[in-house]
Amino acid sequence: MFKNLTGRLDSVFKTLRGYGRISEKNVADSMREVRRVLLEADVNYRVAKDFIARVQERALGQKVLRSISPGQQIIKIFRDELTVLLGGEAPNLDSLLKSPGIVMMVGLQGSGKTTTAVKLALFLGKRGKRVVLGATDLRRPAAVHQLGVLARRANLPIVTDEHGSALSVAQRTIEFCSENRMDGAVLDTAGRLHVDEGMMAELKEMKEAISPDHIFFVADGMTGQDAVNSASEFLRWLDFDGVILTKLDGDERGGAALSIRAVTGKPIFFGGTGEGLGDLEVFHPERMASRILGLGDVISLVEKVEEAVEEEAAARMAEKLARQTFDLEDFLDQIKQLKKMGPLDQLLGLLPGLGGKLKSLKFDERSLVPVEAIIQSMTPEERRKPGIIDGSRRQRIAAGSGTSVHQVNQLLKQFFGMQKMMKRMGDFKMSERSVGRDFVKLTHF
Ligand SMILES: Nc1nc2c(ncn2[C@@H]2O[C@H](COP(=O)(O)OP(=O)(O)OP(=O)(O)O)[C@@H](O)[C@H]2O)c(=O)[nH]1
Ligand SMILES: [Mg+2]
Repeated sequence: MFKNLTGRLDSVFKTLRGYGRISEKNVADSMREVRRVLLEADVNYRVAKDFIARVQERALGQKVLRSISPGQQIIKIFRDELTVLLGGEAPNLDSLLKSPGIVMMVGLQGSGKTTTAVKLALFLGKRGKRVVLGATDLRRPAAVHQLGVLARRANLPIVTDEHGSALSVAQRTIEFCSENRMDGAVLDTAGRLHVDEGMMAELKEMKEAISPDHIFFVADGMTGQDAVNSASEFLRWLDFDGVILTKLDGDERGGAALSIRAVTGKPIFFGGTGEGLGDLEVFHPERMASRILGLGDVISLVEKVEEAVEEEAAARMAEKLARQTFDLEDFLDQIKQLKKMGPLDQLLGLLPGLGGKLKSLKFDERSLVPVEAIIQSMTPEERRKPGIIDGSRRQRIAAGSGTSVHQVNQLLKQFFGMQKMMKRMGDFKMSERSVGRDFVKLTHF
């Protein structure tokens, strides 16, 4: 996510951090560089200009340049202002979570409405709300089918009528919702171009007829100013309540993400982070700012871990940590849990100090396959006490797992390193940053 942006900003900050003293000229130079980076990411020109002006003004403020670590201070100012730019506070989901009601998804063609409609319905379902999907996109022949396939995968009910109109399907879906005493309906609408006034008028008509409780504008996060311009147009016609930014997992541009809030004044509620139906995150401006700046997002990481790791396994691990008896069984467990959490390079991007470096670090999950095979070829005793694995045992394990002695050696080396790290974590003496570094070293086979 935003790898490009993060990588570029990281190098600006590195320069800033490197200075023992920072002059006004240094600040001006780096802000000029930041401005260029933002414009290349296709951030709206005005937004970039105002943003830089605010950061610069604060950076040149009295105390910053004379402080002990001016570089760090400027980065902090930058993060604070970026948080404000992304909306400041986390979105208020209370009413959506309490009674979703009628939710309308609108946006440009291909922005991700259909996928996000299902993701959102699933998100609500996980939080105890019963929601039905309405397939009101009757323009694209395959659209109803697409929503149907996704709905089936998510095990959600869907209402459609290929001979009806968008409005009649919407109304039918709402009836279905109330007849079945459900908590809400998510309506997938047809994509349109902002220049298409006829189609915009149709959406407005639907809005007036059904009075939705929430209208979300779905915007493709990989685009730049175009998405923002159309957001303004949709806002004019529909006055939507909030934005959902999709494709945040792509590393292109990201300009839309940075400017859409400032331009529309509407909060960003969610971010889409993949094609999977579970890939929807509540949008937290502060965490996102940290991620963009390569400062990591430990909170989101912890939440992901909590979702994937069963409580029991987590408790077992905590005990192991306390007793400092982390063995190869646990190592295998960890690898399995890690795989459940989703693409590893996305996960690693959440770690502090790594965001910008991930461009070159392409993690290949397949590299974990031999690791599992090797551990599975060990006897239970070997897994518990890896110290006993001598040369001849290594040869046997390599042969048994279809790997080489070199790979077995590698793995054991990684494991002993991880064991050491676990011990240190048990002693709580590590900073977040060094955990991040070790983590990568150890998982990068
Ligand atoms: N990587 C990634 N792909 C996404 C995300 N959201 C949607 N997509 C993909 O983007 C493409 C378009 O998504 P749709 O949901 O069909 O978009 P739409 O707005 O309904 O498109 P139209 O109905 O044609 O206007 C699909 O291939 C999706 O899988 C996301 O968060 N990440
Ligand atoms: Mg669609």
